[in-house]
Amino acid sequence: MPTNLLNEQAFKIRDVNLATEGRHHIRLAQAEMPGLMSLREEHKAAQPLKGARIAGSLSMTVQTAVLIETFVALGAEVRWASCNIFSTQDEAAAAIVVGSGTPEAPKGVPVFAWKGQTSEEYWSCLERTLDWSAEAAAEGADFTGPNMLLDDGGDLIFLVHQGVIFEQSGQLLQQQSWTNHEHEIVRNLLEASKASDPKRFQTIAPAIIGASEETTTGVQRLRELAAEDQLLFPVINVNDSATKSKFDNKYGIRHSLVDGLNRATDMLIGGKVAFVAGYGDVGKGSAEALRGQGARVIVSEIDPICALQAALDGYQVAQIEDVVETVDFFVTATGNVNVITPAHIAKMKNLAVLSNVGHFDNEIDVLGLAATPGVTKVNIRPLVDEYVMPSGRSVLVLSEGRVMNLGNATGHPSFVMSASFSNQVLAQIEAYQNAADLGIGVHTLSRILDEKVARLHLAALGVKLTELTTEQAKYVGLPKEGPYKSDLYRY
Ligand code: RBV
Repeated sequence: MPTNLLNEQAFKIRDVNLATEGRHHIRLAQAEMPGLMSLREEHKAAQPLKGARIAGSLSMTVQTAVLIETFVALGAEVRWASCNIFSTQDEAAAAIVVGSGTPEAPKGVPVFAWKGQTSEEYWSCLERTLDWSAEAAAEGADFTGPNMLLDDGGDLIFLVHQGVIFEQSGQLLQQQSWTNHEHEIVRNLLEASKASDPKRFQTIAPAIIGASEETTTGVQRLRELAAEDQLLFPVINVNDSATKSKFDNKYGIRHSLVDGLNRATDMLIGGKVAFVAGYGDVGKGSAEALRGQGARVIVSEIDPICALQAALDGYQVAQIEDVVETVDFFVTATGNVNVITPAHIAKMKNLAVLSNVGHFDNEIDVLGLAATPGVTKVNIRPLVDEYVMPSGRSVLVLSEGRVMNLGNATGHPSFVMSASFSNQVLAQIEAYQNAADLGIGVHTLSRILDEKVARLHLAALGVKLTELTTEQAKYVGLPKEGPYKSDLYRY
């Protein structure tokens, strides 16, 4: 049992004895995360996050562990949960809870996450990131919750907004991304919260200075909230930094999709037919990875621009109905709902593999499949299920239709997450220090910060950047030190 452990009530993870293994992984990951490590060096003296109480909900992986300890190194206090029931690496969670006893991680951070939660457990873990009573008691302070949120997918930010609305009106907003069962869980949670303190969320929400959001789906949900004039504080959209969506979404999935397929199925991808629904940044990386393995890749799109891109990149672009019988590997990367339905699945080849890499588990209608008369489920190994259909044919569903690159593998690799998470650090500093200037709304970081994140990753790859001469800078009308592109440039 590790020694410098938090009080056992203060965290909820699989097994603290995994901390030593987790610490080794964190140490190796740090060498692959130059952006985060140089932001620590740059800001550790000034402590720009001193006084920040960050409640985070983002996959509790080794990479996220390095992010959390960067926040601590910059002065923040942190409480953490995962944004997905399958995406935690239990050894990373353990290492964070224990801390390393070094100046970077002097003591443990409360984590509420383990791989393989129920939905009830997931929501109760999110709720626990909002309960800062232990910290308040220890510090003799009178706060009850966090003053900053960091979210991936929007559930934590939504919980706070929903909590306020529920306390005031008893209403639960319909969330398309949640199942009926999840609506019921959130309602129960809010009812219990209201019964114990009718003003709990109305106390927590006004203390929140700002937030940051990691992923495409979360940003979309927040924009809707802002459009309905319901957003309560400024949020920084990390996803739309070029050094996030043009890297993590594309090159990250290029690594972790194939990693997940291999670990889950061990089936050869070369020579097979793969189908990628959605040719956004994640779809582009997915298609490239599958083609790189030698698959013949078919793409589906609803957006004519992305469809044309896919065609000019050399992919067949088709509707699922026209090719469903021929496909070996299905990948959904749309952020939309019911992209693959039980009717599609009924026509699939024997042992076709169904993978979702979009944020929510509603892209493939697994619930509908499970409820189809005559369909039976055989668990092959953790997060690999065979569904046997009345036809006698089977399909393999990975991670129950949730993000399989995090469920069946360990998510994106450290180097690319360093770019994403450098944006998270800059976003938290920006929102914490400049919330009043930002104002309530959904904002992106400046281009100069985006370029800074890229710069922080060049040396590690041996990249030697060319500098503008004075003559050239004048000729193109750009400052020598950037920013080099207008907000209209698309990379
Ligand atoms: N993602 N995190 C990891 N290894 O920690 N891998 C992927 C990791 C994030 C990625 O930024 C994406 O936007 C989000 O998971 C979707 O939930």
